[in-house]
Order: sequence, then C-alpha cells, then structure tokens
Amino acid sequence: MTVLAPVAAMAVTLAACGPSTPKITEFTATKALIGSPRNGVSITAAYVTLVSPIDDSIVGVSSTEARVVEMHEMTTEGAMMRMRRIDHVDLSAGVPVEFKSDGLHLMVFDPKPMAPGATFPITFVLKSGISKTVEFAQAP
Ligand SMILES: [Cu+2]
Repeated sequence: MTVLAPVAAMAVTLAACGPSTPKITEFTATKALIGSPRNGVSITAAYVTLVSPIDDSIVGVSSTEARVVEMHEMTTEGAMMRMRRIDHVDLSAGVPVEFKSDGLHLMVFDPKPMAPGATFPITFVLKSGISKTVEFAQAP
C-alpha cells in the first residue's frame, strides 16, 4: 500500500509540468478585463497586468474582434486629464506593467458584440518577435 503515495505525488508533479506551463520567453497576463460597450458606443477600454521574463517592448496591439486597438497613456495637465496614443510600452524583466483606468490603458475601437460570458481576444506583439493573444473577461 505504501508504494501508492509516491506514485500519486509523481502524478501531481507531472500535471504541474503540463502543456499549460508558459514558456520562459512568454510574458504572463493577469487581471485581463474589458468593459462592455454600451448600446451606441463604439469604444471601450481594456485593462491587464503584464510581466515579461526578459527586457522587451510592446510594439503592437490588435484584435480580430475590433477595428483598431490602441495603447493610451493618461496624463494630468493641471486640472485636465488627457490621454494620448503611445506606439510602444517598454517591459523590464520581471516588473509588472499595469494597464489600468488611471494610467496606461488599452482603447478598443468598434468591438464586435460580445456574448454574455464570452472573452475578448487582444494580441500583443513584442519587439523580440513574441506575440501572444490574451483573452479578456468582461468587466462586471
Ligand atoms: Cu484612452
């Protein structure tokens, strides 16, 4: 009976090394959320936290489900909040970069309608050549 325990432990170890384990050169994405566009509104914002294992730079964002996706930066000038489009975002190895409502964010233009509970794909292209599609959940 005692031989069963090591076998079970090995099965758990193997499961942890399964195909879902990210490659070392891939960035990780957490807290990926997109706002649901309201009726008649053709723009929405998306937020995510990215961590790259290497120094890299985001040089492109796009979605098969939207006409255009842009990276924007929010700045405060006096009492005015302004946002401007930026063409790249640098990633330092291991340092989280947050796209959030009061800083860097993603603007999604003309998104296709989202079914309830469906995720929304946004593809990030990095300077290193890595590209990855992140599935964004609909914000509550
Ligand atoms: Cu914006």
